[in-house]
Amino acid sequence: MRIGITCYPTYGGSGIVATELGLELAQRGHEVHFISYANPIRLDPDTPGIYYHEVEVSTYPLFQYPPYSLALASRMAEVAERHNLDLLHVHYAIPHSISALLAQQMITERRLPFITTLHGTDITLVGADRSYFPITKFSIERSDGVTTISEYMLRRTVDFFGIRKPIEVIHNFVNCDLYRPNEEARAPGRKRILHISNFRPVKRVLDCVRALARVRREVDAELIMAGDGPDRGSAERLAHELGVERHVTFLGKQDHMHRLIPRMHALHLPSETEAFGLAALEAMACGVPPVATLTGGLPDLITQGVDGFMEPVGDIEAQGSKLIKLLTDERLQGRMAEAARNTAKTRFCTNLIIPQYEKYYERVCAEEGTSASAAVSK
Ligand code: GMT
Repeated sequence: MRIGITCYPTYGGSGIVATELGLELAQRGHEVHFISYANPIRLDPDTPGIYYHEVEVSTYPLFQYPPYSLALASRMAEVAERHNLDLLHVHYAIPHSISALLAQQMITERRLPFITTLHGTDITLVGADRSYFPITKFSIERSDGVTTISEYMLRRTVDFFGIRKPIEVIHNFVNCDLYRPNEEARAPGRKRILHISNFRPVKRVLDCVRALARVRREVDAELIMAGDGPDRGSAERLAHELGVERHVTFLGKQDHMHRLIPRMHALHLPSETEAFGLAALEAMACGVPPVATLTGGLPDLITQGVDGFMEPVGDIEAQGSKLIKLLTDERLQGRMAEAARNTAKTRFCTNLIIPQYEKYYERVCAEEGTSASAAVSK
């Protein structure tokens, strides 16, 4: 098939999922066209079967806010026509889904279906905002196909928006050959806790620093913070205030997480909410058990006490004590590491999930759907 993929090309989880999906599809012989304002971070555009089309947004003195959604729609329609795309697959509802709807209407000769994948904050935060609620609902209703990444997200979308159309749950996935344990990489010595995120308030990165201070009362541990974003400065300040700054390393944005993760003993993911928790899955595939919060879609992924822990949001004492357990009880750590790897391999590996997307694409393309051509011919 010839597929157009649009996502946020930065460090968010939805962009990572979209990129990995495109790369896997290309490996399986599909032609994949990324349409976005920048090259997605994990995408090498030299990969066979992968094409990248930049969206240029011109400014004009009248535009206080340059209309990216319109430039994107024009580019989608142009790429779809020139490369004869079979469908568009957009990740994160706003504004990508609306741009795809416009592109679909611009193609008058034939049907160009589009699929929207809902990732999390597009529903829980952006979609919940009064100014975006109606357009988010509309974009879901007008998509030819809608998928989401966890049972929790399905319930949340249906309940919150009162959506009646079917939404397919296709879980996030991980490449288990790339993300795998590496005992040699884990040098003896201090215990290491890893946090990965884009440091937005929803990630509660300050809780990582607080939990480290708690853990250090009992274990000589260090905290590795991978990623960057608005709360990094506050986290650095808090580390100073709590006197743990020498034990916290801020790495900034990282491109090779599969090399970093296996060196760690535990992942700390104290999020306010998490639609799925891709970082937890990547850690589990590397045999690094997560200590996460009991929220959102994390129970879709983690089995409490078996392959990770989930504790209440903001409960530093509970999260800290689970981290201490993992860092001090080697047998428990080993058992959970093995179980975590097993969960990733048996439920969320690329070879299990990508075929679900392929089948879904075929189904949506085969359906008689609305399109400009259908509308025009009526
Ligand atoms: O919030 C983020 O970390 C970024 C966000 C995104 O859409 O880019 O991530 C969401 O999508 C990821 C990939 O599907 C999920 O694994 C994350 O759980 C989800 N984040 C939240 O719901 C907060």
